[in-house]
Amino acid sequence: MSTTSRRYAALAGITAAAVAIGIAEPVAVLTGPRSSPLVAVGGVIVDAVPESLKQLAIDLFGTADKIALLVGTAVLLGGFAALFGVLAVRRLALGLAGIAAFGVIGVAAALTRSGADLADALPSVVGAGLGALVLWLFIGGPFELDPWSWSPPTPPVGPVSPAGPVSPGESAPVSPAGPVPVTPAGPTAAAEPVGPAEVDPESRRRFLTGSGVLLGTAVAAGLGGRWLAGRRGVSAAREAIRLPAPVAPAPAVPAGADLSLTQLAPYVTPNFGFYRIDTALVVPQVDPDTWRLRIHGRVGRERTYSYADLLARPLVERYVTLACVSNEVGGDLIGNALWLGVPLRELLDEVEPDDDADQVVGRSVDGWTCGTPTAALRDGRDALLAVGMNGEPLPVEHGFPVRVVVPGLYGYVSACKWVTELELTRFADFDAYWVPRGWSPQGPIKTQSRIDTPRGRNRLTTGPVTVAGVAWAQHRGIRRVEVRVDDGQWQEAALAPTVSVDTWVQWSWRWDATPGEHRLQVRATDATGETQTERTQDVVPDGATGWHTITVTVR
Ligand SMILES: Nc1nc2c(c(=O)[nH]1)N[C@H]1C(S)=C(S)[C@@H](COP(=O)(O)O)O[C@H]1N2
Ligand SMILES: [Mo]
Repeated sequence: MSTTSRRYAALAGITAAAVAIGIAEPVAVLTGPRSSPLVAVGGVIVDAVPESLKQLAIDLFGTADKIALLVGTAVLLGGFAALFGVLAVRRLALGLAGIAAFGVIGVAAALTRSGADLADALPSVVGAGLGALVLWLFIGGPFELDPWSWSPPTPPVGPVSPAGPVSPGESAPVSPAGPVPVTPAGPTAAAEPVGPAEVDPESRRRFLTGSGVLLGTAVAAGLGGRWLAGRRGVSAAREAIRLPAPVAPAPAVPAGADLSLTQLAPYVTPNFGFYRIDTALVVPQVDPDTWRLRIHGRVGRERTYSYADLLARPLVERYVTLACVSNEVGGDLIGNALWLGVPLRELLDEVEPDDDADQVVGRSVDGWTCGTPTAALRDGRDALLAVGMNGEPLPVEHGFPVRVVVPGLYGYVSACKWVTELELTRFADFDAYWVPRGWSPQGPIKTQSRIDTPRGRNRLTTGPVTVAGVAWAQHRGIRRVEVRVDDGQWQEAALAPTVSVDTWVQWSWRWDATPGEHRLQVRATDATGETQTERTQDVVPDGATGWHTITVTVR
């Protein structure tokens, strides 16, 4: 096969795959977003890739890691599809087998996602079927490119047009309807010699137009399907919700809790700026009207609650700082919000947990699980089944309609979004999602501190410089924050007031900066008197340690 025809073959394969994937999207509008082959296969990859790779992705792409995954998947798929096209030219059955294999992978992925039913196979089946049809159209079917038959081009014979066959050198006759080429080869082809490896221009035109139209259709179908799926989402239901006022409002934020410095994280993180971490490639759309929370397992009386049941109960509002175990020293996977919800302690009391039920497993609609010590939910801290965040219903990507928030525990062991089930069990009996993937079953938040201003790239001038940041030790509280310059004496920073021990605290320290390059370090001591360790530890298995250190240049 010539390079040229190989290129066309690859294009045919890619077109077939694009049609398969694109058409699957509108089908998935009917069967649910997680049945889309791209999303289902992506989800399997997310669940299966080793932690080190996932961490690398988070490091490289931050919270855009999901987009990176989808783009990577598309590139990989494109490569395989091109290969199938080339194979199909040799033997059509080989190419079709490749498309079928894609289909099987899509079906398998969709059916193994949590809560899947047989209908979830439909997008992959329809997609693969149409993809196969497209491949056949281009290779073996009516849109086949001539040289692939490997026969030398036969000169046009017989009465092709009323004017008779066009011979080389002659210009093509113009039909009465206008300058429409009447011979299959058209006017330009006549001047071009057509060798065995050459592509007959008319055939090429048909091929390229065909694949162009099909690629366009595939993209339109894919984007249209996604758009429709988005419109079928729960945003409208969410906007219609009026949350009741809390019976127990949060304490007011004391004056001065927010130092309002540029570069310093605000005391309360706005919803749009709140970090988002989860394994969901498509944000679960959970209808509050049909949502239920089942509390079951090792309990005396299993119970199920509706959204209306929750809103009818006395709600409390609390500031709680949520942190991710994957937050590096100095990282920003942390935020502080005002949560409105039902105290989990009250709900657990109602189901009467068995004495040996030391773990509460939160289960999300998408099958994700986390395991929380029962004790942490019953020891009096403000563990909430939250419905509101910063005065609004939970944003969809932060768990709408209901999630869990537990002060003092990393999100991966406590903060289940889109929660539909709480199962009382034992740590000995069940490992939640991240545990078999190398993370600790227990995830208390470690004492940490961060320098927000200055930043390494800032130009500083000699004289007074405000060094400031945040420190956190949720549910223990921060007693002291210290800063040092170039391994000098630790200097005590001023702590801003906070609402409670469950939130972070802002700190600041006035530095008399001298010219040159300097290293600034921070460390915090929690209210139990324990000082943050200098020993650096990676985020796996239970959270990073070490002192946040920055280098600045003063002129
Ligand atoms: N359903 C579900 N809930 C989840 C997760 C998830 O992957 N799926 N990730 C957890 C983790 S690791 C963290 S740090 C918090 C982050 O919550 P946020 O996205 O609202 O900031 O959600 C937790 N809840
Ligand atoms: Mo996390």
